[in-house]
Amino acid sequence: MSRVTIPEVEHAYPGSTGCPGCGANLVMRYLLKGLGERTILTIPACCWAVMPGYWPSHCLKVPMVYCAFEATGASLSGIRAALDMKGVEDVTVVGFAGDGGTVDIGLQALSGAAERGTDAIYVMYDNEAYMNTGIQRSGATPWGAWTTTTPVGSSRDYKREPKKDIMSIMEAHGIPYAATVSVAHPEDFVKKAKKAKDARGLKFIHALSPCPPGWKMNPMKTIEIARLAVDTNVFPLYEVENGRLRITKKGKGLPIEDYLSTQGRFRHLTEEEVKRMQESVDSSLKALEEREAREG
Ligand SMILES: Cc1ncc(C[n+]2csc(CCOP(=O)(O)OP(=O)(O)O)c2C)c(N)n1
Ligand code: SF4
Ligand SMILES: [Mg+2]
Repeated sequence: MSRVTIPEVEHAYPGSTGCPGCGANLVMRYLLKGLGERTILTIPACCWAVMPGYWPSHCLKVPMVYCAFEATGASLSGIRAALDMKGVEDVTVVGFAGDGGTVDIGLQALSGAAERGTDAIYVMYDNEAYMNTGIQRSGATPWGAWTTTTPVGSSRDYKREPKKDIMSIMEAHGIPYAATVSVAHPEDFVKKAKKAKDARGLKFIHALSPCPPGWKMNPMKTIEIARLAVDTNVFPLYEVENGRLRITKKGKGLPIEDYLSTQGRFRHLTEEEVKRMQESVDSSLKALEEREAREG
């Protein structure tokens, strides 16, 4: 049996107000294990804005600034500037936002921070919809998924647009480090958090974050489903360091049905539609592998 070697230290107390089986809880835990206690978080409106609970029974051991929904990139820039003015160099500034707050409403502030090269880490925990307000579709919701604003059987029907490719958007800014991480692969996650901490400039981490109510999944299967996302190549684990791409964990090439069938949000899909999703996953993986071979 393999031994997990991530740090034992915890920078969050147990007892967030997240739902049972919330993947975002683990994203925060693993991130802070990698970054350590000299970290300041800025968090916009999202599930994690309420998950810490109320002071003085707040579950985070590191300071947190609560910023406006669209303002994470601006907020992390302000915190960095204030620390720089005070000559504080050993504190890692982190913007920690949901997918809606990142790929949609917060994109301009994030783009500005990336273009300025603000020395901070931006983490997007991706539960693939606006969950805190009731499972509305976001730009990160995958093609084919049910949400409350893409209901099945209505004239609008399930989501018909592909997931926005935020990794490519961030890479196009020429940032020094971008990586995808999974709560099913904590060692890979913590290693990437440390790398992001050590690089200078704006770094981006994309964490897939299973959400039992939003994905209509069993809350006891969070890790299993996160692992299936990697093993079916729906969510490949890779990093782009100074423009060079490397796949950090190979998926097992399992059929996409193995992942889709764990979640009620995909229950309505026909065989033909699943085939179409499989083709899309296969071609995205091929593009990643070809790029890795060119740059490796
Ligand atoms: C300007 C503004 N618009 C809308 C809202 C309402 N709102 C709060 S949280 C949220 C959903 C956030 O979605 P996401 O960023 O994906 O995070 P999640 O809730 O999924 O964790 C919305 C729409 C707000 N707080 N501010
Ligand atoms: S709605 Fe989803 S992301 Fe939000 S706390 Fe619950 S499980 Fe976590
Ligand atoms: Mg979300």
